Amino acid sequence: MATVIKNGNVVTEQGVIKSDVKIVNGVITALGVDLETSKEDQVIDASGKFVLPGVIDAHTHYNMANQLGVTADDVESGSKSAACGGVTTYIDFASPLEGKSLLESLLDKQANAEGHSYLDYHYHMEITGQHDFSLEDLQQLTRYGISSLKVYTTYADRLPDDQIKKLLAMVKETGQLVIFHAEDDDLIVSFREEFQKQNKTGVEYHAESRPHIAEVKAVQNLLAMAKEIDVPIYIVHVSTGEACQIMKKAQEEGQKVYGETCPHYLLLTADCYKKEQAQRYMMTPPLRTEKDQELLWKGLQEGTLQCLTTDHCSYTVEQKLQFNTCFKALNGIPGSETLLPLTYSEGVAKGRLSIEQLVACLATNPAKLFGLYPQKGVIGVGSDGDITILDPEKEVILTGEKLHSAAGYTPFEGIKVKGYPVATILRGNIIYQDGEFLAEKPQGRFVKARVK
Ligand code: DUC
Ligand code: ZN
Repeated sequence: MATVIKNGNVVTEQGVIKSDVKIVNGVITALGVDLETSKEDQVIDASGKFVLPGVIDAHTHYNMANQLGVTADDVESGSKSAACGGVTTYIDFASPLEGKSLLESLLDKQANAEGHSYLDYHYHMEITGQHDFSLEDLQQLTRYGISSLKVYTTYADRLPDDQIKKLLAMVKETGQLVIFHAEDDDLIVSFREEFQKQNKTGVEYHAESRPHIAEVKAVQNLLAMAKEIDVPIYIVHVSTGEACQIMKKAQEEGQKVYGETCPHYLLLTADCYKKEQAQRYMMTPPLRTEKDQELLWKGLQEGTLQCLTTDHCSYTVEQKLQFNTCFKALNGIPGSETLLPLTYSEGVAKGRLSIEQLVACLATNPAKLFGLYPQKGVIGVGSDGDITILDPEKEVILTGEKLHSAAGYTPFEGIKVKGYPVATILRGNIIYQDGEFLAEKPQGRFVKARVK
């Protein structure tokens, strides 16, 4: 039995074409007009709809440990919620475990996800200051199919600069890509000490206590180290326009630097921290200004930033409200399910991005950067049959009640979007259609990356 999607506007790397797409045994076997179907085939009419490669959310934290235990979304609820928003693959994070090698830690994470994920998945391996790493560790990960390593420049887990340099020199050999949470720790500590002294501890101080300059300084420092060693780097959740401009300048000078931003930095501002229950909007880096939003959109338009991701790290409102200072409240928001609707509606429908640019940011570029291409990220013969069908006319008012994350709320509450996913297909299986989640059991698989 085949799954055949008929008459859609298929977004390929060569542009949008009117075509059918046929999937057999989980893999795309044909593209073309009037493809033949048989009685047993599952046929979907996509007339008037966009047929996209399944969205890849390359930055999620499902089932992440924190001071309260774990995030609201585990692998099951997180992947279900993502599927209802058109995501077919996500990339989560594996943390090093005490007494285990990096690969063993990753295998542990993978074993815990096995049988629970509705979507295909992959991992960035975290490299922290508390866990030693060697070239052999990285080579083991490479052989296993892990192409990206995540480093924090802030928090207790941060990696000091000398260790970052050691890591960058090693990946020059292994070909892995190091991705960075860029906030300068010294600056953040000194700002926060000052705020504490002045008794400015409320949630309304969240953005000011982790200011623009902290991201800018960290990005500058990382670019300088990467330039010296001559390796590419990737910056996660870029939140400031200035960091984006600095990355653009480095690119113009020939440096390989890549990056992502997230819908919350494009659509919300730090004014949210003045609202009631402002903890709902707390994440790091914090929300910024309208000027930053403009520059981030520009960064996506010009290709300075290649990816759109969510940093999905969900807590319930009750969990969020347990702490009411900007130093303690839990950081992280739900996002996977609203990634495509928000970026289509605000990006494509409002003329800021073309549909091809959006697909590049949501699927093709993350697949290429993290070694999953061409298995993922593209509609082409031989690729996995991961497809998202989007109805460009469908209007939805986003509300936490109707979304599927265990967080039970969305920071985008009340936003009206035009353009919404109406089907999510994972390797030929329809797992979401017309508002109904259809997967009977979690059949997601770990996907290995090719390392350059
Ligand atoms: N910031 C992070 O760095 N990680 C998860 C959540 C958040 O807000
Ligand atoms: Zn994150």
